[in-house]
Amino acid sequence: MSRRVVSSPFFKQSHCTGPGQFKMCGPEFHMMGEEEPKRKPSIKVIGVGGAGCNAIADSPFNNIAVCTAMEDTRAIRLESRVLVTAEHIDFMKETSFKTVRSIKYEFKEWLESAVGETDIAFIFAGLGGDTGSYIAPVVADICKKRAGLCVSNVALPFSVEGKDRRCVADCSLTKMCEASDITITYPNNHLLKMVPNLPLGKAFNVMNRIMMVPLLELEKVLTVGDLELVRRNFNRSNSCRLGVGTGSGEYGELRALEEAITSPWFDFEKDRVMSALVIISSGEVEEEAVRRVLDELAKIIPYSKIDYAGICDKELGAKYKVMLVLGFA
Ligand SMILES: Nc1nc2c(ncn2[C@@H]2O[C@H](COP(=O)(O)OP(=O)(O)OP(=O)(O)O)[C@@H](O)[C@H]2O)c(=O)[nH]1
Ligand SMILES: [Mg+2]
Repeated sequence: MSRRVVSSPFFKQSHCTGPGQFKMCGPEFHMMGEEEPKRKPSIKVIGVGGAGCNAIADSPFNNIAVCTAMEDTRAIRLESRVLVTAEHIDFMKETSFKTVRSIKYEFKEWLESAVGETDIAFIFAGLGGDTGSYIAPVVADICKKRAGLCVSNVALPFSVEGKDRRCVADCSLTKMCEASDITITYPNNHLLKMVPNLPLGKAFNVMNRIMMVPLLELEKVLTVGDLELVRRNFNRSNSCRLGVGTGSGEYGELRALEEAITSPWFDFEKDRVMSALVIISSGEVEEEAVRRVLDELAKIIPYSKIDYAGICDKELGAKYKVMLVLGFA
């Protein structure tokens, strides 16, 4: 990919604030979808706890629910269901994660047989409650060992839910990041900015749809050959956030990038970004448009490795969509 820098009307100043400012300090690019073997990866989707099962409700993939009897999974098309008891949760609470990871435990065996063989595992959970916080890291650990790529998507509790819940969520998030290849966090607090007037149930539905975006987009491009490269790239990052934008007209792709990069979830310094997944889609994706997006990104996240793809999505017509998953240290 050429490194021609295009000046555009939408990026008046560089967002690059690190020592590399005004130098092309050189992100590395990898185009997804081209690596051998080019076989489409198999995918398992695992919802853990109430929020996790809500998030996978419309998933068209092979779904597994890991839940207590309280969680209603009747509407989900399930491949299997692993029932969590109070005893399992107490065991995880009382045992260090290092020990949980290294010992044999009946519940882990149930999870292993439910996950089986798969190329990619996508895990969904809300942290702060018991089931998601204590069980999802164990699920991630098992998936990382069994799958080529383990991507965890976790909602973080509202501040108003209290300090204790936040504390449980923080502790669980550390384990999730340790156990997964990619951990994307979705702070529920930002929902208030995005959909301020919606009742909570409906706002959660919005969030659940947003949480599915990386899965739905990556599924279109990844080959089995890409998985190891993406995994290595994201080793450099701790946790990740998602931003999506759309744009039309002249430089529609750059308008889409501008909207994605100003996502309320990217509330960290961009020069901390170490890894990025970028998917640029449109009815017809022009190579020049892809180059312009990557050139602008090179200035904004100069220290990052960037896995990218351009994909045709006829439904978008002339509009461009940019999805960014940014991983930071
Ligand atoms: N995005 C999203 N977040 C949710 C949803 N339901 C709950 N949450 C959030 O996720 C956190 C965990 O809630 P649950 O998933 O219901 O808890 P759980 O994992 O089932 O745990 P226990 O019920 O305590 O065993 C909550 O504190 C909320 O912030 C949902 O449908 N969508
Ligand atoms: Mg629950």
